[in-house]
Amino acid sequence: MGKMAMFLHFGPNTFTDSEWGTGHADPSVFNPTRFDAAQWVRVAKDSGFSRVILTAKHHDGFCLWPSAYTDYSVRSSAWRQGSGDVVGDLAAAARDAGLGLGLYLSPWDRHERTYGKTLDYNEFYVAQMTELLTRYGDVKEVWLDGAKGEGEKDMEYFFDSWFSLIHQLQPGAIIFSDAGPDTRWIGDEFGVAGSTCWSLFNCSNAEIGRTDPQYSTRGDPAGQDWVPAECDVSIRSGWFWHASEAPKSAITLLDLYYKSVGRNCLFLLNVPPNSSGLISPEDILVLQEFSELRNAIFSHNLATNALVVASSTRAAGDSRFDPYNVLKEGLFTYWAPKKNQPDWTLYLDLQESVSFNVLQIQEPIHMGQRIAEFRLEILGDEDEKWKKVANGTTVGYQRLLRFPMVKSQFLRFVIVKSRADPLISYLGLYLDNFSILSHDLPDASRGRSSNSSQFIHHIVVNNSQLATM
Ligand code: FUL
Repeated sequence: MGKMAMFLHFGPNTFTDSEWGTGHADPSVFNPTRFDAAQWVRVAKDSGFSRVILTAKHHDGFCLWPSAYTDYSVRSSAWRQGSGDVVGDLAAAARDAGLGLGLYLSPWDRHERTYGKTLDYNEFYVAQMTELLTRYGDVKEVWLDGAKGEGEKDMEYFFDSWFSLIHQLQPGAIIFSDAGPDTRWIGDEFGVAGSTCWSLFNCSNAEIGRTDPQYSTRGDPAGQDWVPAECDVSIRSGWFWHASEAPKSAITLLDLYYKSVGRNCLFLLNVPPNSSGLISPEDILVLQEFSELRNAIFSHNLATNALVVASSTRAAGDSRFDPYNVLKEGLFTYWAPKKNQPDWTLYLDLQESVSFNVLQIQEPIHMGQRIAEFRLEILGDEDEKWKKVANGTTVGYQRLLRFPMVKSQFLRFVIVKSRADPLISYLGLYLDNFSILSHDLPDASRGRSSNSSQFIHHIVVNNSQLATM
């Protein structure tokens, strides 16, 4: 399962310094002289993203593919004398690189003259969707939202028909919206999930364009639908590229990674190509640093050599449920306790005293999301008493928890509450020297200065030297 997707906001807004285009910008403004979709895909792949999602049409109505249903598209632009196709180029580049393709087709369209006439506009939207889903090979995700400016014409979108059409044309595609049906908006644009986050949800409790952030951020343990969440945020303050904006720091992205991927969600990071048609060098640098940080922290599980004992094991001797499965990579091998137990605990002996400050836990998510409360304890060296170092509620496909550094040889992972017999597919312990230090960085949540960049590089290099010593 991919953990991160790259959002690409691109269109006339990129050239007019706007976020919500009026729909009346002259199509000739769209002219990316160095356009290269392969560069976007390379950047995404090199920094660990498994999918790219493009604004095929944003609210301004301008189509990044030559749609037969409007003349407001790349065909009317100066770019490649009107013969270019951004969607086509990106689809080909993504296919070549083995990355998934997602497309955003904005329901709100400020250009189209049928907008506001329910039947006509729905027909138009469905025709455009059909073009997108029949011309470009496999589409992994269709992304749509309920954004609409104030005072805009009132009309109804036939979401249910749209969703059936999408599933019919692209059975492998997941549909994103405020209300699912396949993946949901987390309810904020900061890239942050609730510290309790269920993939379970009731789509019928949610309405596109009228999100209840409390409900969306937590999910619903009693929900009837399986709708994991996506945390979207931009690497810069705007969704589209603006010459005046700078990317966030790598340490800020790392923090968002903990709060999205580390809370059972997909991290959907927007990296807007600039007006030359390329991802800017300063954004690439931050993305490289972000992947160096993740590698430095997560490439070595400090529990790998641990001895593992469980409070009970289902069908003892059956390797399918063995407690040692929690140290094997991958979601499909796991530990299962015996049925109806009063206690669900995994004991680890690390065989030497180890310092760590991050816990990673994974549930075999194809068996459902079960765990509702857990804690991690270490055995004190001096007093030989169990001490709690971290606790949490939900786990899901992946939970990451940071806590002040501790040092211990013995620990236990205790599941306190679970919707069904809990299953654990992975347990990792890591040392993160960066998040802690980030408190001292003046620009941790804002634009990155070259000093902090050098600083991160220095720590990553030193850290990897330490690791090989
Ligand atoms: C919102 C839109 O209004 C923004 O412009 C942006 O595309 C964001 C991802 O979704 O609904």
